[in-house]
Formats: sequence, structure tokens, C-alpha cells
Amino acid sequence: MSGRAQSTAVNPVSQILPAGSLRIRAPTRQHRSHRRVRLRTRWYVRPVSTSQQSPPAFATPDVHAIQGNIIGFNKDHERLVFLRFPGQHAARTFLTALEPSIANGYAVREFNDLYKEIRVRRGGERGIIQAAWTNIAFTQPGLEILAPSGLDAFPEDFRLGMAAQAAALGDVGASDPSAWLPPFTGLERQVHAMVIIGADDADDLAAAYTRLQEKVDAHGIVELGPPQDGQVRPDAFKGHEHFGYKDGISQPGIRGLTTSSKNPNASIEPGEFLIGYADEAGHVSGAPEAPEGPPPEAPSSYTPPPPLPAPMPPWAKDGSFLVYRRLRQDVLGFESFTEGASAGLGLDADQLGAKLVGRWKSGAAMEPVPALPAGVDPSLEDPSLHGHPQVLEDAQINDFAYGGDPGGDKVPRAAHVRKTNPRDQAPPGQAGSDRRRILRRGIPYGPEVERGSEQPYGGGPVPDAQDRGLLFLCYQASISRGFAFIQRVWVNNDNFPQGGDGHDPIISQEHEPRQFHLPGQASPTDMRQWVFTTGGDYFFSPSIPALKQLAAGTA
Ligand code: N7H
Repeated sequence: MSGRAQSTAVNPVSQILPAGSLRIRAPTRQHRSHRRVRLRTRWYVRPVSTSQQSPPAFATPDVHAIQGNIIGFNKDHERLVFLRFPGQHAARTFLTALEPSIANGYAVREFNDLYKEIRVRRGGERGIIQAAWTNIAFTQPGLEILAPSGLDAFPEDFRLGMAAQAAALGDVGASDPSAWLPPFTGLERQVHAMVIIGADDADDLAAAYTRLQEKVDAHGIVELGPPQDGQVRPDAFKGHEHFGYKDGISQPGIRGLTTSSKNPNASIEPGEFLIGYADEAGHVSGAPEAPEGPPPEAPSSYTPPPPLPAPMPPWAKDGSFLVYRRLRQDVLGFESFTEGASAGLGLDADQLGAKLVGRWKSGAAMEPVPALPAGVDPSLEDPSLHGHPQVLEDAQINDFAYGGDPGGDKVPRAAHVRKTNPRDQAPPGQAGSDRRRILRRGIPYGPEVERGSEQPYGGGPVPDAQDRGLLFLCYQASISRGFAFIQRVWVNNDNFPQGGDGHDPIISQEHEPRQFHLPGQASPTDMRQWVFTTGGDYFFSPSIPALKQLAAGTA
């Protein structure tokens, strides 16, 4: 974290922000000595020329400026609509018509807070207030048609797109782009924009989609194929993904904008998620920085991304990069593995599954949380089902680290949640983990399993009636430091964090057999692949003011 203390000299933000001369004031090192005091620290980015009385400008991002799904729609129903622009005029007039209906972060945050408050007052009753939100994000080819300034300064990974980097991401074999579903099949990028509609009610979602289609038709925009629907699973499985595990628990708060109720003391600097702000290293996101060497944990095949060639343009401020990955899940394959392999490993099926994921299906942590009495081992059985339901409370469920479990006896070092956020484990250590946080905004898609009439499939085409998985969406200020790093250097790397720990058993995209080291077992466990990439791309989610500029041709 030493870079942060020196960051007062950094001034590339003046290239990114519309204001003229700017200065950044960083918290001092002693303020940063413990994460519990972080909420008291402040970044100030303010015009140097303004008087002492002026309030700090850009101290925190303006929640009105950012698109709402960065805060998190958190809806039961979502629809992803893929668009292609026939030309610049059509794209700009369409965007002019659509922009007023794009939900900003303020509306979404206020709604979410109000929803929670009403729900608590009414003893958990849901659905008293409802909303439908719309957001839009663009691929590089889509932005090229809108022709704003400074596109050359966008990062290389975004410009190339996800399919072109399939080999590096491990998207090979059944996950190869040639097998992806339309409109993402192959290397030719058809999609120019993705509209995300989220709603509490399916009828409201349909109505918002109809309004979108009217604009699409009126401006001659092409909708590519049927939209992709996502929905929360029914009844008791609400909030759980298709393997059965509670999802959406561990999310970073964005310092100054949001506080995660499950992580209230550890917000992350906005520059990790939004362009134009100081990040965890004191660097301003969207400004070039010195080239990185490969991190110590990187496999030899890893090439660090090239630095930005120039500062990102002013209109990119308050924008965020959005990764979309359509991930098909072989639920019966996963279940038959946990049932078949568990006995030989001295575990039951639920416990083996929990070891692979790193949490129990209920969401309970396998590491001790503060409310758990000493002597109860949460890795042996789900404590929430055995007398300790309090471990599921917001203040408990995410309050753990791995420092007391260096060997991975409770949560194996290659378990999904430990691979994707190693917390205090070294490598990379807490500061290193905090530089790789992402805002996950995924939702399950597809029908429930028809038990008795379906078989595990192990990859390849499946009938729609058996196609289910996760529409993985995540926001970050740098794809190469966020999603792509997590996938390439941590998830797919069987030597992270230590030699022979194995692949992330849930999402690694490598050839079979994949391996997973369970402490106490002589040899790693061979596993099939149960999650397959079936589409996706890299998008940019501009700010609301930038949408207006893109529409007007002034960006
Ligand atoms: Fe994961 N799963 O059900 O096994 N994920 N994930 N993920 N994931 C998490 O803490 C899952 C995917 C992360 O801070 C939980 O919210 C499945 C991708 C990160 O402790 C569960 C799929 C990437 C975290 C799952 C999938 C990530 C996380 C625990 C695909 C990024 C937070 C609930 C089908 C490359 C870790 C929770 C932390 C948590 C599952 C995809 C990343 C249950 C099934 C592609 C950073």
C-alpha cells in the first residue's frame, strides 16, 4: 500500500475530469493502519484554484451520474437485450430517445434502501413497492459507431473483446467461442449494445421491454435474436444459484456511495469500480500508470496487460467496465460428483460440495464467525442448521478471514470463494485482494432441474428446457485487473495460491481433468467441468451525462 501514501503527486485526473487543475489529497498511512477505521478516511480531489471555503469536489462519485446497476438492481426478473446499430445517425437518435429512461444510481440506491426499510417494518413481507429499471452498455464496435473522442485510449482487453481472448481465459473445448450461442458465436462481434432491464414484477419487465422495442423499431435499430432472460429461483431457492448455494453475499461497498450490510467496515475505493477516481493504490482509474510486472502468483503463460496508451477521455468519467458471461451449469453432473466422490474422501455430499464452493448451501461460512461459540467447527456441518442460525445474520455471514486457516483445513485454498477473494491470505494478502474486487450483479437463468428425466451432460448442446446457469455480470474499473485477472491468474491456475492447490472447481475453464487439493487427502481430486461459457463480451457502461454526450455527438 506504499503507493497510496505517495499518491499526492498523481495528477493525471485532470485529463479525465472536466475540471481544470486538480489536486488529490490522500489519507495518511497511519489512518490506513486497520480496515476498521477506513470509513473515517477521506479522499479529496478538488480544483486547486477554488477558495478554501469550497466544498471538496469529486470527493466521492456523484450517485446521480452513474448507471443504477452499478449500485445493483437486485431484481427478481432481468432481461438482457442485444442490439446492433445500422449506422451512426440511428444509434444517436435511438440513444437520445432512450437516455431519459436509464435508471441512475441515486434512484436505485434510494429504492433499495426504502424497500429494505419497509420490509423490516412489515416483518419480512416482500413486494410492497416495485420498480422496473433500464440500463445500457456498449461494446467497442458499438462505441466506434457512436464515434466519441479518445476511444484509442480505452484498454486493450475491452477493445479486443472477450471472444478474442478466449484462449487466455481458458474458454476452450466446450467453452470455445465457436460453440457460443447467438449473438456471441465466433469471433466476429455482432453486438453493439446490451440493454439490461430489471423488474420486481414480470409484467412490469414485459412493459419496459415493449417500450424499449418501440424505440428500437422507431430508430431502425436491430435486435439480435431473442433476449436473454434471468430470474431468481422459486420459493426456498430464492437467492440461490442452480447448484443450490446462496449467492450475492460477499459484495464490496463502494466508499462514499454504498455500504454493504454484510461488510459494513470494509468499503473499497471508488476508483476500483468507476473511471476517474482514486483506487486502492492511490492511482486514478483511467489514467496511464507504469507497466506492471507479472505478479508472483501468475503462471508463466500470463502476460500483464499493456498500460493505457493515454488518459481515458473526459466522457469516460463515472463509467465502468461491465463483463457479461453466460455460464451454463451442469447441475446433475455437479451433484453426481459430490454424491459419488464424497464417501471415498470421508465426507458427505453436502460437505464435499461446501468444500468446493467454500460456503454451505445456506450461505453459512465454513470459517468461524464472531457469533459462533468456541469449540464449534463450522466446516464439519452447517452451523446454521445445527443450533446456530445467527451465523446467517448480515453482521456475521461475511465476517471471517483465512489467516487462521493457512492450510485450508476448513476452506480449501482452491475453493471457489477463496480463489476469487483470498482476503487476508498471502499471496496476495489483504491489500492485494482489495485490488481485485468486482461488483457482481449476476442472476440465474433457465428452468429448474426436472429430477428423474434429465441426465448430466458434461458439455455440448442441450435442449432449452435443460439449459440453466448464471448470467454472470460484474462491474470494475479495469477488466484486466478485475475479472480477467481473477479468471486467469487465480481461478484457472492450479498453483495458486500454492503449488498443487488445484483449479477453482466451480468456474475454472481448463481442459479436464481438473484437480482440487483437499487437505488430508494424499492426492488431488480429479473433477469434471460443470460450468461452461456459452457467450459473453466486454462492455462499457457510461455515465448518464456521457450517454447524453454520446447521443448528441459531443463526447
Ligand atoms: Fe462466484 N457458486 O454457486 O458456487 N460464487 N460463482 N463467481 N464468486 C460466490 O459470497 C458461483 C463466478 C466470485 O468475497 C458464492 O456471494 C457459480 C465468476 C466472487 O468471499 C457462490 C458461478 C466469478 C465471490 C458462487 C460463479 C466469480 C463469489 C458465495 C458460475 C469471477 C465472492 C456467495 C456459474 C471470475 C467471494 C457470495 C468472497 C462468490 C458460485 C461465477 C467470483 C455460491 C455457480 C465467473 C469474487
